[in-house]
This record gives sequence, structure tokens and C-alpha cells, in this order.
Amino acid sequence: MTVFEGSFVQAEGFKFALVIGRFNDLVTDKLLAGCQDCLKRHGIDAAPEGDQVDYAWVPGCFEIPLVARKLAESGRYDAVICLGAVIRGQTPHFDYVASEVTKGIASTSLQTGVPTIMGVLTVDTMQQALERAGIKSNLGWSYAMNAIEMASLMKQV
Ligand code: INI
Repeated sequence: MTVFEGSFVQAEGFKFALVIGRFNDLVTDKLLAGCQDCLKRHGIDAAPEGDQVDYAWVPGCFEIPLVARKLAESGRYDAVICLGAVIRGQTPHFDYVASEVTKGIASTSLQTGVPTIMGVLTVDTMQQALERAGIKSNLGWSYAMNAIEMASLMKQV
């Protein structure tokens, strides 16, 4: 029997792309900081001028899949991490944006074979978003862990 399991201790050589939505950047800036902190503490040079992590900023979550897919197709990255925040308002806009970004990230992963991490918060209020972006925990950290784990796992399977 073979058990495939991603490792968190051999992350040094990985290359990642981050795609970050500017919409709700009070939240996405904090997710990004958590994500970078985790990458650095796993031995990855996350500096924008370094050669291990590239950054792409997009207007909002709706635009994330297009850019994530292009980066994944380049073949340069072990994983792509998507960071965004969709916060429910008074109109159905939330549902459209949340649905498209979720589907787009899933199809990017499946169609390119590059792990594409769904680091998009879909919440009802700004309070809930901030609680997940640092007030309580910072899910940006977890999304970086997910990327390391999947990058490692994909090298094994
Ligand atoms: N984009 C977000 O990232 N989060 C949101 O909460 C949001 N809402 O609610 O409107 C949002 N809208 C912008 C959208 O992602 C596109 O950038 C815009 O529609 C242009 O295509």
C-alpha cells in the first residue's frame, strides 16, 4: 500500500504565484501578510523582488480565475494561491461573484493540473472577514500551508 501525503518540511525550493483581489483590501492585505509570514517561516523567499514568489493584483475576485489560470498554464509554479474577500451586501452581486470565483478557481486547478488554492473568504459581514484575516486567526497562513502541502503532494502522486 502507498500512502501519499504532502510534507511541510521540504518547501524551500517551491515557486508560488499569488493572485490577490484589491476589492476589500482592508481584508486582503491582511490575508496576504499572513500568507507571506507562513511562506517565509517555511524557508521560502517571499520578497516581491525574489525569485520564489510572484504577485499579481486584480481588481476583485471576479478577475482572479483568469489571471490564476494564465499563471498556472505558464508551468512556472508549484501552486497558485488566490486571495480575496467577498462580503455579502444588499444585492445579489455577492452570489454572482462568489460563485464565479469559486468555480473559476476549481476549474483552473483541474484543467491545468497546478494546485490552485481557494483563499477567498465568502462571509456575511466585514467583522466576520476581519476575524478570519487576523483578529482571531489569519486564514492567509492556512492558505500558504495548503499550497505547500499540495505542491509537495503533487510531486508524489
Ligand atoms: N469583488 C470582491 O473581491 N469582493 C466583493 O465583495 C465584491 N462585491 O461584493 O461586489 C467584488 N466585486 C467586484 C468584482 O469582483 C469585479 O472586480 C467587478 O465586478 C469588475 O469585474
